[in-house]
Amino acid sequence: MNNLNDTIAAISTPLGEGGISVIRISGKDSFNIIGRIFSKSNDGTHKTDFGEVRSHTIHFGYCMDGGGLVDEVLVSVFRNPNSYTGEDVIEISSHGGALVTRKVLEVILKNGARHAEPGEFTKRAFLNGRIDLSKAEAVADLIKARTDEAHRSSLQQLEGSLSRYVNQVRKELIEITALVELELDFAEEDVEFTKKDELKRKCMDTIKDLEEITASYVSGKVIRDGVNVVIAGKPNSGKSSLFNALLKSDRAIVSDISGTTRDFLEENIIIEGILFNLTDTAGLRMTEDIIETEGIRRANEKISGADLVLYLIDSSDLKDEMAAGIAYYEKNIKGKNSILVFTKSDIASPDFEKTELPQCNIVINTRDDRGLTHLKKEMVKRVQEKLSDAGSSRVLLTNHRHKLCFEQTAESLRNVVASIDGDMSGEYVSVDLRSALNRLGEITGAVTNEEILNYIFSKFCIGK
Ligand SMILES: Nc1nc2c(ncn2[C@@H]2O[C@H](COP(=O)(O)OP(=O)(O)OP(=O)(O)O)[C@@H](O)[C@H]2O)c(=O)[nH]1
Ligand SMILES: [Mg+2]
Repeated sequence: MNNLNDTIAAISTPLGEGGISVIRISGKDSFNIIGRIFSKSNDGTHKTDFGEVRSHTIHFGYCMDGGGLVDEVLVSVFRNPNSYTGEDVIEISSHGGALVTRKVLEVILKNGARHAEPGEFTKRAFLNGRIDLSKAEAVADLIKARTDEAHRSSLQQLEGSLSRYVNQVRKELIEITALVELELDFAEEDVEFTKKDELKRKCMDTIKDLEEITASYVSGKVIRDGVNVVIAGKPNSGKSSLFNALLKSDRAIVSDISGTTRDFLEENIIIEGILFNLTDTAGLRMTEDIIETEGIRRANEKISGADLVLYLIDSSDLKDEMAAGIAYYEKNIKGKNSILVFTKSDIASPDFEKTELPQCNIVINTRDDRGLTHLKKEMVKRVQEKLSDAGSSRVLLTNHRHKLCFEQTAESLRNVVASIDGDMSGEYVSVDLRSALNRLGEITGAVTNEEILNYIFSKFCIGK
């Protein structure tokens, strides 16, 4: 897929109906292909030589399939290197119907372009040196951003905040490595280009920095991917009703029959700028029903992977059942980040008043907003508690791949320090410094391998 010789094309706007669609072509043959299929008159006779056309101009005309008219279009021209990919790029704006758009793409493919793979335009931008890897990843994040905070952090990365930091540290490490290796070349003469304690101090400072930034990943992940919240509790405790109330829609089926929800349901909501991925689960109980048992197995799986569990107990239940619910919560859920929620307070049983409730519980009913508002506040508070100390980091890590690279860099630098402390030969120091450099370089793509590239770009949508 790294072949830059062929010309690629794809629809860059979402499928479906819209005002306009954009079909993008990139590569050496872009101008020839558009020259063949574009005409200024709708009989196909009035051709344009796009090789002569100025960059960043727009041309009105018709997309032709041989003699047949396909659509009225606007063609934008971007001459290399001043384009998204760094190559000759054509963007055709057609009418927004799914069929029209596909027909325009088909004509382009028939005239010599290859259908682009997911992310291939951005991959070319990287391979042609237009952007570095972490910026390419920021493009994908920007497209997927759902909250203001996610939008802001991906834009910052796109502007190069992470790249600048990584390049600065790499530059310092390259200087040190050069000195250490120079010293190896003059081993016989016994000269010293680097002071051991200075080298050690530099490594320790960098490790501290890297650790601080790695710690910011907790916040970064919440900002980028949201918080996974699982609603759990016994059947009929009001899980689906709460799920619907939070979403303000009748998404899940609600009924007074226990075991209504068999599988889990997932939806997103944004509260105070934080993205919550809500999961409604099947009620937890012993059952003979095979489907329900599978639902419960999945529910437990969801609970163990959750960032926050809302555990529901029905306050209209009898005393013993409530006590059993509280006992279950204390044994199985309380250790996790969780909130205990008593539901249906509008029909609470007389026993509820007498039951001794654990601390930090919230009482709600879906007929009234007060409890719900309180619950939402508590959910936000739980997230902010986790985020509070990460805000000080100068670079925010939102990407798991970057986090791994930072951790491995720090690990290599710790080995450097250990070698210095153990008075080991300079060769050991140099090997670990080089591996630190490589790990850091993988973040921006200064050091790459095919596997990493394929992994990153396969996550893009087609046409980007
Ligand atoms: N009065 C009252 N009824 C409620 C409230 N919340 C839920 N219910 C009722 O309780 C019953 C069960 O609600 P669901 O939301 O389906 O409960 P669930 O926990 O999803 O149940 P399963 O999917 O079977 O595990 C339904 O009849 C709801 O209308 C509430 O706050 N007040
Ligand atoms: Mg349900």
